[in-house]
Amino acid sequence: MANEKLTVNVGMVGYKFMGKAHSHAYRDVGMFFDMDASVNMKAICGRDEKAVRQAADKFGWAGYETDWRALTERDDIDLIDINAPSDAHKDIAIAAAKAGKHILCEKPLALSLQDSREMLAAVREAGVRHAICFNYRFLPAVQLAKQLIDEGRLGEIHHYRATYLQDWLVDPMFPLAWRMQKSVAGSGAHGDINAHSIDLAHFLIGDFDRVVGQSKTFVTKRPLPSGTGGQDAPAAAQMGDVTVDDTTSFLAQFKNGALGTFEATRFATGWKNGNTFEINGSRGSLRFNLERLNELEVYLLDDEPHLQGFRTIKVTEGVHKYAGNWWPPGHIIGYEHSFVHIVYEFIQSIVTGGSFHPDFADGVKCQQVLEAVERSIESGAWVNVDDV
Ligand code: SOE
Repeated sequence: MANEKLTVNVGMVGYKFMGKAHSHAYRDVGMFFDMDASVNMKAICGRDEKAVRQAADKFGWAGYETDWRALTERDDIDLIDINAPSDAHKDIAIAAAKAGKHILCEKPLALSLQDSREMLAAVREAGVRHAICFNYRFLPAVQLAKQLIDEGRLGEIHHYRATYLQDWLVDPMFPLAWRMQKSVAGSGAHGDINAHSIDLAHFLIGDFDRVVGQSKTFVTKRPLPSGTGGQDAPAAAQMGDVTVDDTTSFLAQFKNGALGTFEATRFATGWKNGNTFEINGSRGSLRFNLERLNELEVYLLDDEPHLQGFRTIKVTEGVHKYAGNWWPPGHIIGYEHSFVHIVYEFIQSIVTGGSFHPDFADGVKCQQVLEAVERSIESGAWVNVDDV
């Protein structure tokens, strides 16, 4: 009889946008990747029983829970996936660690650097595996960027130029969602999407030395979601305060001497998910744009002079990491595939005992840069990241 494959039993907290993306990843990963374990989607958890039961049926979970504490205490679950709003990450992760569960947590790790450090201490104390869902590292084009940098094709890195541009809040009548409340989200565009750009910089360039930032909230009051402001309340009473940034940008100096610029906004009219980076080195440059995620633009001074110019590489060949697991060249992949790749790598690392990044220590490093920027905004001065 063939060796019985190991099984990793998953429990997930959250069933909305990230819940759907992560559920898709658990369902598809075994179909496209040869794994040393099979994934068992045991239970999905959410407070609204009707909604979470529907999500369990639709997304393919065997069961559901309405209390995350019950989920973390179940002895038929090995891995807890946390994609609840950011204010819940710390309590769920610490409870899951104490229960001996491996953890995949959505970004940002926590509401604060202090909380993220407590989460890291808890998973280390418990000896469980831990991951933070910086999924963009796992796109073939980003992996190719990393390969070219590590091969020295760009030479000495001088500039890292990152934007994360969205426009879903340009309409002042967009209701006050949890992402606009500091108590729940920790920050606005900064912790939500500068977090991705900071992690990609850590992955591609290295550690930050010091930062200085600015931020702004363009729309300071928004309509409360229907049913929360009191239907018969006067119009003014149906508005709530936005307590986070609509945009945060900052300058950075890296420890390896490179300089960086970072901009995150939800008011870049026309941009929908413009996670971009450009890297300029002494021997060449790279350009990536998530809205064209199957492509990487490359300029190499090592090309013959008459052939020099930015080329657009279609990162869909079998030689490109992960691309060959999907379709023939040119058949492209999408945003959701980045989650399949991170789930594959994390579950393989659990089963084989191999290393995995980004883990909670990477999440703390990101939180440290986020907080250094916030302190610089308060003081108006540069802040050394290691001093945070
Ligand atoms: C909203 O800004 C959001 O869903 C982020 O929270 C995700 O991390 C990003 O991948 C897409 O945009």
